[in-house]
Amino acid sequence: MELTPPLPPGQHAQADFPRFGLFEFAARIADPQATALVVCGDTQTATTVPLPLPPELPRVEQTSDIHCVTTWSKRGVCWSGVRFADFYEHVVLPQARPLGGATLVALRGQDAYVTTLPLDDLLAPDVLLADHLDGAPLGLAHGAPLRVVAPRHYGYKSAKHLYAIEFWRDARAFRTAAFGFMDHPRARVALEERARYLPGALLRPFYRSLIGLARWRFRTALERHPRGL
Ligand SMILES: Nc1nc2c(c(=O)[nH]1)N[C@H]1C(S)=C(S)[C@@H](COP(=O)(O)O)O[C@H]1N2
Ligand SMILES: [Mo]
Repeated sequence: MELTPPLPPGQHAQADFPRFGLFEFAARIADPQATALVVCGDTQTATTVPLPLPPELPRVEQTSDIHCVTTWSKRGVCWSGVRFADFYEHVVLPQARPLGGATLVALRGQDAYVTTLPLDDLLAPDVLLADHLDGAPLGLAHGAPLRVVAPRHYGYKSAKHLYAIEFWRDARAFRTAAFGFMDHPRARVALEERARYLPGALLRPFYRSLIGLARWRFRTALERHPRGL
């Protein structure tokens, strides 16, 4: 029998895998057929990459847990797609050519969701640009047509409905509008970096209290949408 490692501090396992996020994004349904991903920012060239991702990129399959900052975790989610590191090497470096020091990466969704991670965190081997979940193309609920999967960071770093990847030299040139002070620059789950200034453990009860309403908002918005589930 395989032993399941313990959950990170303050997390509890959830049986289902809800569509989830900040309230204001619940009703902003993306276009699963979007055909372009933009790579831009402090780069030599702004580049448009066709979607689905070019088939010559190496593909991987990965089973990993997703940990939402509000304390729920879904264990053993099976994704497939392209490693961010491979995308960086085969597409970003040769085509967009980021300027020296452009190592703050903004991940932008079609729904105007945006979050950032340091380039080094995104180059970790378990960070994917995923386009499949459980062997099927990603659906609207979980980030069609393409999403980030960064298992060692809270879920809010894993931008869904990915529309642009931006490389910036200066962190001050960029603000994550959605989260303000709640957005930790790295949000590492193992260190409980839930938010920027407050200790993560202190925030658990507050975040936990939001889960029910957020789940309901995200589920009903999708059910009401003509494209549906
Ligand atoms: N574009 C976009 N990406 C997003 C969000 C969002 O609202 N919009 N929510 C984030 C949060 S808070 C979490 S926990 C995960 C949830 O992923 P899921 O809906 O596949 O469960 O997506 C993240 N990525
Ligand atoms: Mo989350």
